[in-house]
Amino acid sequence: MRQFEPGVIIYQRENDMKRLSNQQLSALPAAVKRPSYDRSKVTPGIVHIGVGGFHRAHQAVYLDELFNQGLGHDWGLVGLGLLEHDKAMAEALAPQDCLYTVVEQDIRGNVARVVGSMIDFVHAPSTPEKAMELLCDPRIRIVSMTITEGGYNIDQATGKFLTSNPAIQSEAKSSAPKSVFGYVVGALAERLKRGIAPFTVLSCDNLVHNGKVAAHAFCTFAEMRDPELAEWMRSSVAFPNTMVDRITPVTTPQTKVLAAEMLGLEDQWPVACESFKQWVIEDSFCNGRPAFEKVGAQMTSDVTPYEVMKIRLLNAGHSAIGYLGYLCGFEHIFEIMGDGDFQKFINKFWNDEVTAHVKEVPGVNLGEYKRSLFERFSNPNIRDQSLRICSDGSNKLPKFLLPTIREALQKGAPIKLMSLVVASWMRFMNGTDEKGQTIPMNDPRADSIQPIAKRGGESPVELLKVDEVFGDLGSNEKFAAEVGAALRELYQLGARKTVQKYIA
Ligand code: CS2
Repeated sequence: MRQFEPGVIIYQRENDMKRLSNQQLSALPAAVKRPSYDRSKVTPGIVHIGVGGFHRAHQAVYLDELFNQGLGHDWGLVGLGLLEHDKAMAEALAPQDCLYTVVEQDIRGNVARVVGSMIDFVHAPSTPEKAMELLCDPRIRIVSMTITEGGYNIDQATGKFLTSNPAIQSEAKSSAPKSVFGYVVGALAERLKRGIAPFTVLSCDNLVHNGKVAAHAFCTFAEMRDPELAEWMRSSVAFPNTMVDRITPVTTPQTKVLAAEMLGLEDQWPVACESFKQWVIEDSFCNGRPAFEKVGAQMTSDVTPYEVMKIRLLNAGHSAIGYLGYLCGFEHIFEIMGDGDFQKFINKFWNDEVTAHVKEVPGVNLGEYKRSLFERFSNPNIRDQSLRICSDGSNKLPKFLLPTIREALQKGAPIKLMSLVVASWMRFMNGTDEKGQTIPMNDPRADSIQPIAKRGGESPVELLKVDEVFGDLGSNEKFAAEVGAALRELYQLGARKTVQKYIA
């Protein structure tokens, strides 16, 4: 398949193009996969909160594959946007009958598929009653979510739900839901009142024990409102743990051009991703589930080893090369992976420090797993953005990397490279790159952390006191010394020379 080069001619063509919709499905080129089922017969079964690129490239594709097999047509997906800016997704999907393109990109080329498993999208801030009724619909038996690593309102230091958060406190007292907690707990309360069986709450975020964390967060919120409700939730609602995986870069104008080129139709919000995908799900649902196993998802009784492996090697691996690579001037992950110093660095990071803290995973050879990660990161076609990886670090590092450092410290194992990664995040958070350019930062804590990073410069002392990120680790002397040494090198030598020194 040919590599696509964006060009003016195609942009002009896109303007004359018809929009992707049910009606246009039959006009798609033969090479484009599309729903083989009658979408009008698919009924709602799952509400998904947090419809971004990842969900649309992952869970929605698994369901589309299931529906293509003629199975589970009562498990249609309804997207639910809780944030004001989710309106853009609602507006993009409505004229397309919620259809969109997934372009799977690997080194052999691109494959486009139109995904039909999402049958509706509701924007809660515009229509709060409709959103609540949807969640109370007895046909909805699963509420799944990708609300980001930081979305569960958990205190890093204690691992507990932050009941002191003023927004949470006022929502717990109010009958007007706003956040995921208000909607999900409000709907469960209403279902209990109306005698409707509860739905399963399915977290699809990159957290170890994501189901357990979700259970703790939602039940604690319920407790603030009504202890009896919380008790019922603890005994009746299932919160399975899951491991989700598919590298999904941010959709760019080029992604739209690429989709238009492949479809011959305009798609206002396609998504591009790698061809690899993986989903391991704890088989514990309280109100039925689709036959996910028929489409390659792995159902198991214990997801923990998979979660730990994926988060500590893949996600932390991304962070490891992301900040340092960005500081060296690389825009994309595959470019970082094409650099000899970084190839050595990532292998050393995985082999010398992280792997010792990843337990055996049934049926997985860790050496092969790392080799496949190396290949996936090196895929030049997906053009995954360094800045995507560097976003939200104040929430990602505590989940992806700091637990491994804690464990290593307890065992007296090395933390040198992992500390360099933490230091590279600190250097990045100063907001100015090595050429003096402003770094476009995307972190909910940037306003409070950036001034500290700037003020501190070579010294990590103040940053290590940021409890929401470091918790107890901030006061560990060995860790502080390693991070301090690395941060000094980064300021004095720059990222490139520091990486070279650390791999020597
Ligand atoms: C990435 C993840 O955001 C990040 O830092 O590591 O988005 C990663 O691409 C996905 O978890 C892959 O499954």
